[in-house]
Amino acid sequence: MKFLILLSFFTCASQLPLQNIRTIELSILYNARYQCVDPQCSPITIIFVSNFEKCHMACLDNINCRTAVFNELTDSCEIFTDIIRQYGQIINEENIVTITTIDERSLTAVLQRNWIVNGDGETGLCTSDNVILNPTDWNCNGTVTQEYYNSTYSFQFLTDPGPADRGNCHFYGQASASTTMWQTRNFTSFFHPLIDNKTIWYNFSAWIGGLNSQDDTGQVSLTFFDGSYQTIGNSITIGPVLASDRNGITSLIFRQATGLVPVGTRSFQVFVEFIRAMGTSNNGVIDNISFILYQ
Ligand SMILES: *[C@@H]1O[C@H](CO)[C@@H](O)[C@H](O)[C@H]1NC(C)=O
Ligand SMILES: *[C@@H]1O[C@H](CO)[C@@H](O)[C@H](O)[C@H]1NC(C)=O
Ligand SMILES: *[C@@H]1O[C@H](CO)[C@@H](O)[C@H](O)[C@H]1NC(C)=O
Ligand SMILES: *[C@@H]1O[C@H](CO)[C@@H](O)[C@H](O)[C@H]1NC(C)=O
Ligand SMILES: *[C@@H]1O[C@H](CO)[C@@H](O)[C@H](O)[C@H]1NC(C)=O
Ligand SMILES: *[C@@H]1O[C@H](CO)[C@@H](O)[C@H](O)[C@H]1NC(C)=O
Ligand SMILES: [Ca+2]
Ligand SMILES: [Ca+2]
Repeated sequence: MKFLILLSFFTCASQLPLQNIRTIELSILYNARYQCVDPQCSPITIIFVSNFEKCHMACLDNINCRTAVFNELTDSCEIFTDIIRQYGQIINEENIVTITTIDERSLTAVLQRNWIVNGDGETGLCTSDNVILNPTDWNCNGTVTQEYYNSTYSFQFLTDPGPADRGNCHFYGQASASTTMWQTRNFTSFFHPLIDNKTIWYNFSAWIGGLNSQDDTGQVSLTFFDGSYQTIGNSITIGPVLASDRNGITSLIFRQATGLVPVGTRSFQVFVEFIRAMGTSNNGVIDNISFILYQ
């Protein structure tokens, strides 16, 4: 029996050169799920572990593991032989950690997911009432609210000009003269040499708007940090969008900036501010904040 197990191990190992297995490097992607799209693709095994590090170790220990998906709510660790782009894709999902091999083929899929969590205001609850409901997955200061389109408080309707694929909700300033939300994310070590060799570009975009002739608006900034959390390179701000940019029409307008991720970058922060110019409601609105990378 022992002999047979050893034999099958060596048969397997001869198909995958041992040095590849030893040098395998797994990258950790937070709030990201590897999703099979091929019906043939399903986990080779599912185990239950107490944290994602144990799932990471389980993948390193399994000769055939190329991707593992850890669910923080159920503690399940699904082991796959497949890598992204081979049979699946990466989607954003809260409480899910994907641990995966990145190679030439999968890199584009990993880079081009939206690195901002809940940039579209569709995760968690939205309101259509006159209440303060801070957006999910963002640090917030003040009244910033995740509001349904068609609410008679933000006055942004699904029929108003804006993104075609806007979902059901948007970010809304609500009441105070200035209210903010922000999130900071780390790049896993896999990306550090790519960033330092000046091969990673970014595309940072958002839809920013407001109500009729009011100059209430928003703006979105992107800041890069080095390994000591010191700012590095230039911060980029998109917006504000004023009533004159909208021709006085209630709408959301697309704004974007592109550039090179500065050498030495290890994390980034997205900072969003809503600014009231008129009345008691802060009618600045934003949707679809997106930070995509490419080579
Ligand atoms: C929150 O906003 C208030 C008012 O603008 C400001 O005084 C305060 O410093 C802010 N706090 C944080 C943590 O940003
Ligand atoms: C939103 O409002 C528009 C314009 O009044 C209407 O055509 C549309 O059916 C509404 N959609 C929802 C989901 O309420
Ligand atoms: C905008 O948000 C919608 C709704 O969630 C999403 O389907 C779409 O991919 C987003 N588009 C961009 C360009 O981020
Ligand atoms: C980001 O990196 C810093 C420094 O290495 C670390 O202290 C922090 O816990 C990391 N944050 C996350 C969310 O991984
Ligand atoms: C640049 O890329 C090369 C080859 O991919 C790598 O060996 C080197 O460490 C990278 N340089 C930096 C500064 O990260
Ligand atoms: C940046 O991303 C947006 C949204 O995905 C897209 O519409 C636009 O074409 C991109 N711009 C560039 C220069 O890649
Ligand atoms: Ca949305
Ligand atoms: Ca107002």
